[in-house]
Amino acid sequence: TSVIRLADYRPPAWAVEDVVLEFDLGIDHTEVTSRLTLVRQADEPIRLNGEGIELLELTLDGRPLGDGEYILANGVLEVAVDADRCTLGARVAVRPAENTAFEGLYLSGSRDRGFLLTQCEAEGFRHITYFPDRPDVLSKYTVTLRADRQRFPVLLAGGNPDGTGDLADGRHWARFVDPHPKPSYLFALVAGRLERISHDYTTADGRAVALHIWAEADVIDRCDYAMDSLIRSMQWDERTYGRNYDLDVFHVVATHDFNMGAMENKGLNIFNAKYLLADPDSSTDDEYRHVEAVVAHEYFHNWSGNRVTCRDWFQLSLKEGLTVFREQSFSADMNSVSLKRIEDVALLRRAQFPEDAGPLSHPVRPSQYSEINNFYTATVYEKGSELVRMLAGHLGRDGFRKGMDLYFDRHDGDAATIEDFLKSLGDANGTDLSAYLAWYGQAGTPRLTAEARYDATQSRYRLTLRQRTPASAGQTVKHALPIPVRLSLFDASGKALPLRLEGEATAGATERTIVLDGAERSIVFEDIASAPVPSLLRGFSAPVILEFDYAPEELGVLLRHDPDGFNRWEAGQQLAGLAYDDCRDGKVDGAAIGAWTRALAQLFGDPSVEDALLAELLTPPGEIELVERQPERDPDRIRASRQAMLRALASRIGVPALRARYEALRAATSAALDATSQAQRQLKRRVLDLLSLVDEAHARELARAQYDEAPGMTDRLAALATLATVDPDAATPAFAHFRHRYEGNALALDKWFAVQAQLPGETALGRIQSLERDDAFTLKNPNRVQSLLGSFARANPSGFHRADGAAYRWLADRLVAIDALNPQVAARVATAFNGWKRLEPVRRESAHAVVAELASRKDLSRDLTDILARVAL
Ligand code: DPP
Ligand code: ZN
Repeated sequence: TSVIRLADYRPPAWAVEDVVLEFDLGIDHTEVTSRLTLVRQADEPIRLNGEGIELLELTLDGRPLGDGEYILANGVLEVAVDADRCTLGARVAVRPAENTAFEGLYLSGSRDRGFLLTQCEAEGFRHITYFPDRPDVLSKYTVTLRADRQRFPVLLAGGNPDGTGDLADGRHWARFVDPHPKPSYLFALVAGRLERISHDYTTADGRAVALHIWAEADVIDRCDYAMDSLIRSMQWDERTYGRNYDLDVFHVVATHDFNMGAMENKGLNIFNAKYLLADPDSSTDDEYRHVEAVVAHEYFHNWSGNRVTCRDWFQLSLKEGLTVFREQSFSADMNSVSLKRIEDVALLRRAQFPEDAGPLSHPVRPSQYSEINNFYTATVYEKGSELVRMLAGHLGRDGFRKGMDLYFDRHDGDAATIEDFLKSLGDANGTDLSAYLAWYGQAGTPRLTAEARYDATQSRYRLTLRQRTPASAGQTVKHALPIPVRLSLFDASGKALPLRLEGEATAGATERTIVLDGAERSIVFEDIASAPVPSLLRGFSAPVILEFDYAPEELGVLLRHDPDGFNRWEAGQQLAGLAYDDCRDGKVDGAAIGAWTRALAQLFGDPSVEDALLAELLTPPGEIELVERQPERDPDRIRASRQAMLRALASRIGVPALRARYEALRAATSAALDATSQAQRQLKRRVLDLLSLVDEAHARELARAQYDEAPGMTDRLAALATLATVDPDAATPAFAHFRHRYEGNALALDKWFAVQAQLPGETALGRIQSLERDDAFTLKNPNRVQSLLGSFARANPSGFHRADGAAYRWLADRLVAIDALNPQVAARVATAFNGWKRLEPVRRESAHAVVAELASRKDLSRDLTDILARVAL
């Protein structure tokens, strides 16, 4: 497979000024007529991409071209032209119903009831027609759709509506004009039987916009929360960034058949139903938050991604990291700043840190790829957002806003680069941010070590910060990065100390940000009366792994007193990590497990601790994060140690206190969606889980009752999971009931599959194999594959990493089958093999055999081959 390199970038040889597209839509056969106005930029032939499409006719300035007048090879159509400007016309045929890869134009749902839609990012447009399918070719689009009126009553494309009408034979047409030049990956159309909900919105700058959310009839009543979220997002972007929407209509469409979460096509966002539909009976609280966040994310792309797009796909994080950052800030404003930060950092640690520590590690801006679809990763998205957060922190709120204004202003209508972004932010603030560019090019998670020395005679406290980034896949030489370290010092009673650095005249604030921009830096604090407890990297001010040799009591001080909600939680996580070390290999013994359980038991009884924070504090790092603490990984032992530590916590809190808390929360049960009710549900779940470790029989009864009484999905699903963990047999009737109750509700059934896929232990594989035989299971639907195979392989370490390797062999088999249908989905599931090298020897051996065998096959897609080749190395 060929490798594409950032260093080889060259601007397009031909610009496409405008594009006129006409579609004669049909499920089996769709004809696409295109007319491109091309303008020469360099002395080269016209080269257009096209894959899996049948060329019926090609014209140059209206004249049909014969066979000898163009070259069509390896997905590229080449036409040599003398003029500097020309019109190239093409007529092609595509086959939507046969498109199981869901890239380009495809059918969602069944032949008789489903609808047609497109997905073009990153390189799907070339499956629709011949085009220079790269993000730096921006054009004005005029799109006409024609189809049978009965079968396709709704016809949508991006841009403003520009007329509709009837045709002969029961057909009709609709035209759309998009005045904003856009790259081909933002093109979209939808055609079929869809219902809608609508809202009339007026932007801050006075534009009337019709908002429409479209879905199939059976789910249209689950779109209201998405509409509310959309309105809140639009208002927030006006308020926070001064960004207004720029077309007369904004469409959002839900589909059950989608490879990604959602897609920001200009004026016509398309969503995986999972991130658009929400109702209390079938959605959990987490899912409500995801809907709000993803609706916001796609909407925010209208500026960060669409109005200013990416020059090439290496710059993907320019739009994704930035938009994740915007989305996270929005969610924090809508909900809770510290809880949002906890959620985001936990995700970074669970998804991005392992990625960055394994063979798939890559910089936020990769320097090469062979399949761009495999770079829609936690690194590009989540780490990318952390980089923007550091820049925003560096500039401060107003400075960052000024920088963003300049960026949007300078690059509106452009395909930009990361350098452009840093330059705009810097120029607007009279500063140079180019040192941060190194973060974009260097893979791996930096280790930040801090060392403290307290000098009682001089009342001085010296803190030495050092950084080191371990070698990562294909990148052995590492440089020092600018690492902003926000910090405070506390005395033993938990009071924050005013900070005066050596050489300063007076003490200032109790919080400072120190930037470590070389390998090492020491700072000295004066007038420190007794050895302080440092609160470092507050708010997680840089995406690094902090190593500081805290004594358990010191973490206890932070856990009780740190006013930074994030660092308070973080102290608990650090302490939990030490407590975990005390619980390894079957013993439960040590200062840390004592300190951790004591501190949490105290917080448990403290009415001033809010339910939501308490629920977070009662959740130690998960099995996947704890792997980082072991040199060699044995998932069964990791799980056993973690369970032992939770059992110690539960006994410390005590059965009476757990029961009493559960009953109080149970009495408050409702389906309400306000933050207080959500926090109560979350805490109730934690309490029940803890209770199940020390009072199994009673917990089983409570879980059964909770399942029966649950007013909504959050309580129902939590009860099911607890019941199944405590007593799988007792859970069987409840699973059967759930299965029957939600027959036909795809998103609820996904959760039914996912909960069972995550039940730990040796019996997991057998369970998965019988679930595969359920009528509702299919390899053709990406959500279903993720809910069963993805949940098992990625979120069930003890089940997937069986010592006998049976689950590896089973997954390899399925990957081949999925790959034949949908390469993107196969590649994503295959990333579950990412950590095989760090397994203990027996498991490592069997994983290696499976990965090597798969990687040697020649009949797999480029997507899957690329992942396997890198994982196998
Ligand atoms: N649809 C994906 C996202 O919004 C890719 N652009 O992140
Ligand atoms: Zn995005």
